[in-house]
Amino acid sequence: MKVNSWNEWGRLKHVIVGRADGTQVQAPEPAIFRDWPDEGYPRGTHGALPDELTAKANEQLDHFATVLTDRGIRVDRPVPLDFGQSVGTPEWTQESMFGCMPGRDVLVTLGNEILEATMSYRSRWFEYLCYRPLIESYFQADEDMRWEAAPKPRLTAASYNEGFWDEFEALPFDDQVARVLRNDLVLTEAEPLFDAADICRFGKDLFVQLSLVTNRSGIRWLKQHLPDHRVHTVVFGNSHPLHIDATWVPLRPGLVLHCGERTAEESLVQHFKLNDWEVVEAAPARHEVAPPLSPCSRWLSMNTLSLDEKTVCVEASETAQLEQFDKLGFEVVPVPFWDVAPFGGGLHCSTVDIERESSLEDYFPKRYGRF
Ligand code: DAV
Repeated sequence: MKVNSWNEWGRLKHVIVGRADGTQVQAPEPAIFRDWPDEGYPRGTHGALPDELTAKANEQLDHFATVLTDRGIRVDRPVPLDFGQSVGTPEWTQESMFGCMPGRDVLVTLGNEILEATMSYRSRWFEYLCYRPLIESYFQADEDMRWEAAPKPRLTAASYNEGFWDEFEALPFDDQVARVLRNDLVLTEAEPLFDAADICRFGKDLFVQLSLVTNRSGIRWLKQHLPDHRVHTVVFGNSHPLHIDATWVPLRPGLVLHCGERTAEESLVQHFKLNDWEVVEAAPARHEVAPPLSPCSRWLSMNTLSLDEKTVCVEASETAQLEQFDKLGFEVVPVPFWDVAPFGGGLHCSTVDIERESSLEDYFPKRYGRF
């Protein structure tokens, strides 16, 4: 085996697929706002997601893993912990963990490097442990693998803007978006913080979203850590930005899918056009609202996993999205995955690619504006 993945579309050879076991609605903590009274989890409450939902999600995850192995792709799975236990550092305690479905949030493969993100939720501080048995085995098997972890964050009160959620959730949509665009959100700049899923890989260029879980210091750390890459900071007109992979999704060299509802900066679009990239607006999502018990949005419709430049896995019920990919010339692999959403996301979220046929290519030889 070999750790090697530079982009989101090279031929996939080896991937991690998450597990739903034991996933929690997290206990309150400064970084998050959870209020799902209709589903049995009003603000302030927490606990494991119901067994029948977990079983359904695991069934879909196992099926997805089989779809991939049937195509000759090696699939590894993380090792769940008791996510209901309370955890802590000398500076805080937290009443529960989260789960290990969306490995994409925690780990990113950058060439022969696997990087563990800082994370910004106390409930996700120890989540890397679920992936350590796999990472250790890759480190043994591949002499060239680089194993890196970003600085472990302290996540004390100084990392969060006090009172953020009450103020923010009371704002109208346009005012929320305005705060997102000026990056006046829950995280302070006390220390570098990022989730791996805010990073979108295009060979030499990495586009990293400022979000509810990624701050400027986190992106600065990534820039310093990755001198061979160009690391770009991006923001979108999204009221609750949380990971870039349902907003700006590269499908093959020259084609990126964009969530039209979340406006892109004009200079980002111009930078792509100047380099002969087409920016296509994603087809409408099937659902009007976000999935129940999920911090994600209905745009999980575009949270797809590319198997190569011509083949893409798409949530099976997202017919408009399936048709759009078909028209764009892709072989579409429909994968039922809606029941996984409460466990932390869609097909891209649930995976970490370990090996893709890919190299450190420059897809953006021309520079536009600040890019
Ligand atoms: O925009 O709905 C999707 C990805 C979460 N890991 C969103 C977030």
